[in-house]
This record gives sequence, C-alpha cells and structure tokens, in this order.
Amino acid sequence: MSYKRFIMGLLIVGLSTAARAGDIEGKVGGMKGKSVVYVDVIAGKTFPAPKEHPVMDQKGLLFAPHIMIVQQGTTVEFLNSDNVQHNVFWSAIGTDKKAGHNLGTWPKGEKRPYTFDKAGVVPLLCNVHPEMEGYIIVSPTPYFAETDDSGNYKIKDVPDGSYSVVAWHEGAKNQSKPVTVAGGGKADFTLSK
Ligand SMILES: [Cu+2]
Repeated sequence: MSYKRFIMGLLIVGLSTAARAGDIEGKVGGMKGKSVVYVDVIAGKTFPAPKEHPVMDQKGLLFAPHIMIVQQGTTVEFLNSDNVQHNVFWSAIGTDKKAGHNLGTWPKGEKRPYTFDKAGVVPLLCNVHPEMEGYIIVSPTPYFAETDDSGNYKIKDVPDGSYSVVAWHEGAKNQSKPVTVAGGGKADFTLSK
C-alpha cells in the first residue's frame, strides 16, 4: 500500500468512526432513587459475552449491590460475606417462570457462579432470610446505564441507529421509548407504580 493510500485510509476510518456513535442521555422521573435504562434487543445483533465476572455479595443480611445491571451472557459470582448461611434463588426471569432457579445455600467466603443467558429482570431472594431482596437486570445489549439519585443517566457510545430504550425501576412499570441516535440521542421517562 502506498503512503498516500494509507493516509487516506486512516482519514476515512477516522471520519466514519467519529460520526457513527454517541451517547443516549436523559432523566427518569416519577419514582425516587436509582433506575436502570438500557437499549432493548436489536434485531439481527448479538454481542459477545463479557469476560468480567461482577460479584453480587450478601453482606450484613443484604444483597450488595441492591441493584446490578449486566449484559446478557455475563457470569455473576454470588458471594456470601456473612457469618450465617445464605441462599440465592429467583422464581422467574421477567415473566418466564421456567427460568426460575435455586443456586443453593452456602457459608461465608464461598462463591457460586451463574451465567445469565436470558435477558430480563431477575428478582433475587434468600430462603433463609425472607426479608432479603435484590435485583439483577440482564440487558440484551451492552448499552445500559444506572441513573444517579436524581434520575439522570447517560448510555455511552451507542452506534447511530434507531432503538427501543427501556427504563426500569424497582416496583414501577417498565417503560420503553423509541430513540434515534445520530451522534447522540435523548429520552426522558416518567415511571409510575
Ligand atoms: Cu440470607
């Protein structure tokens, strides 16, 4: 390849990547505290499973973090950091009761992995401590964000295109909105119970 063609190639790659993606941002209102926002299934697109294994801890008789969002295909390590035995189970993923699972009960310091191949909301419970409750939101795409406490969010580096964006909040009805990203996009949500 000639030097000139190489430089031309670099310029084209540079220009096209610069124009091809942007952030989706906005605000989720109507409910207090943190929400989760994600880009829903994109027809014909799949994404490689992330290599990182986030840890869902059970500490001080609480799931920590209380809400975790992961990409579909992610393996989550469930850890017990308490001096008592904890259990982890969920009775469904989204509305699919067949996706319910019991990971078992184990003592302090032990971890058990689970790979979430199905997208949806996973309500975590512990059958030793009925008051324990947590959530894993499995996003079908790598494009997701948690809001800050005021509801503001930013989903970074979403390729230009048209999407359905979903907002989730504990105890509220999900809401989805069409969003077009052209170097960036905006979507505000007002959720209710
Ligand atoms: Cu427990």
